Amino acid sequence: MSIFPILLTIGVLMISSAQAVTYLTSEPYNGKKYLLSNGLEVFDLAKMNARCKGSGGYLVDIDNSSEQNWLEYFVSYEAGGHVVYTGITDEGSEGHYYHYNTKKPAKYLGWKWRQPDNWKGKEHCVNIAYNGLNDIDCGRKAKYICEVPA
Ligand SMILES: *[C@@H]1O[C@H](CO)[C@@H](O)[C@H](O)[C@H]1NC(C)=O
Ligand SMILES: [Ca+2]
Ligand SMILES: [Ca+2]
Repeated sequence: MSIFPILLTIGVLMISSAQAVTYLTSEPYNGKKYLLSNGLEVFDLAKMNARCKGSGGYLVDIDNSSEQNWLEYFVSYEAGGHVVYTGITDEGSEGHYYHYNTKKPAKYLGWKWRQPDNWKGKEHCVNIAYNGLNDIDCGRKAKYICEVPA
């Protein structure tokens, strides 16, 4: 067997990993599913939200403390400690957090201790971890969560 088929396979894998995002789907919670992106890539909010729309949802919004607790549980078990973006941002309106998909003010913000701090004036995305929300810069290699109504 020549080496050529092996090289071809690697090439195809590289192309598909650059283009397709795959997701880990949560169990339903309050009639919704949450999709956690696999892999780590730099996406802007528009691109992440567009990808979520392609999956029938939108970049995750947080309505109340029970939804946030559920999401904290999901990322703490499944995100491997990586940064996970939500759909909440203060881009263009420092300190006024809104949901990227609807542009409406954030409904619930369960911040980590001493957050948000808008570190170096550059933190306008909001990530979620096991212990709450943090503002973080938007250009990180990260995962994100889509929320998909049933
Ligand atoms: C919290 O928000 C979820 C998702 O929108 C909703 O289904 C649920 O009823 C709310 N829970 C409480 C306690 O308000
Ligand atoms: Ca900010
Ligand atoms: Ca911060």
